[in-house]
Amino acid sequence: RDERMGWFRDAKFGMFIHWGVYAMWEGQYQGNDTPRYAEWIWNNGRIPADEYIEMGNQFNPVNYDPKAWAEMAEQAGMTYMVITAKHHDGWALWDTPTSDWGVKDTPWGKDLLGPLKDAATDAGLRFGFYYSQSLDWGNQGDEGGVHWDKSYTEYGPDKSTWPERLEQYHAEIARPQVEELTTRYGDLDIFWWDMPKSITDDQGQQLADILWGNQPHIVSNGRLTGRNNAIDFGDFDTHEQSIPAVPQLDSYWESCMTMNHTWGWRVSDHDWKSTTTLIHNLTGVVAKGGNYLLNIGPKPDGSFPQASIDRLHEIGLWMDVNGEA
Ligand code: FUL
Repeated sequence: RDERMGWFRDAKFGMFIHWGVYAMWEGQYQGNDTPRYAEWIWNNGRIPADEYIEMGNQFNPVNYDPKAWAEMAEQAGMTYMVITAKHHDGWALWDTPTSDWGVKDTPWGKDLLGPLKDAATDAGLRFGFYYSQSLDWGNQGDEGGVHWDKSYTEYGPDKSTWPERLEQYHAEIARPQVEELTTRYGDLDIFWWDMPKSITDDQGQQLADILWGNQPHIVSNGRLTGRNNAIDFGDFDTHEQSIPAVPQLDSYWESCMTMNHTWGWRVSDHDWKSTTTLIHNLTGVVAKGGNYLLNIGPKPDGSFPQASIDRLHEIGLWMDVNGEA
C-alpha cells in the first residue's frame, strides 16, 4: 500500500468535479430552490421520475472544454482531478451499454470522461473517478429508484425483497460499470466510492476485486463499504466539508470541500468562500498531512461558474509566489 500511495502522499491539492443532469436543474424545481445539495435535487425536490429522466435526455454541454478545465486546475496548483462518472441519480457520463439513460442518449451523445482524462494527463494531473456504487435512483439501486409520483420506490413496500433487488442492481449495473470504467481509460490514479448504504461485504469485495484486478496501482477512498461492514477497503479517509482539528501525519486522508454550499451547480447560491479562506484551508490541510480536494460544479453548458474561475485564478497567483515547484 505505501508504494501505491506515493503520489497521493504529496498530492496536496486536487479538483473535484460534480457534473451531471442535476446541473441542468440549477438547484430549482418549479421556480423554487430545493433543500440541501443541488446534486440531490431529484430526491430533495421530489421531482417525478419522468420529468427528471426526460431532463437528462436533453443534456447538451456545447461549451464543454476539457482542456480548459484541466488547465485551470493545473494553473491553480492542483495535481489531481476526480470527476463524478455517476452520481446518486444514476446518470452515466460515459457511453455505458448497461443503461439507456446516460450521456450517450442525449443530443451531445459522446463520452465526457475520455476527453477529460486525456486533457488531465496532458496537463500533468493525476486522474480518476467518483462513482456512486450503491445509491442509483435511475437504475433501481440501493433503496430503489426515486418515484415521488409513485410512492417513493419501485422496490415496493416489502423490504424483504430488497436484498435480492440490490444484488440484481450490482450484477446488472454496478459491477459491469466499474469494469468499464477501469478498463476503458488506461491507467487511472484514484477511485472515489461514495455512500455504501446497504452494500454487503460480498458486494464490496466483488467491486474491490474488479477495481484492483484492472488497476493494481490505483488508490481508493474508504467509502466502498460502511461502518457496519467487516471489511474496510479504504486507502485513505475522507473528511467531508471539514478539516481535522489536529495533524494526522501517520495516516492518509483528504478533506473535500465545496466553494459555496453545494457540490452540483446551483444558480442561486452566491455565498462563495473567499480566496483567502480557500488558501487558509489548503495550507491548513497540507500542514496537517492531508490533501485538499476542492469542488467545482460546472454549469449545464459545460462552463465553470465565474466565481469558481476567479478563485482558481487567484489561488494560482498565490501559488506562483508561495507554492512549491
Ligand atoms: C456525499 C454525497 O451524497 C454528496 O452529494 C457529495 O457527492 C459528497 C462529496 O459526498 O456523500
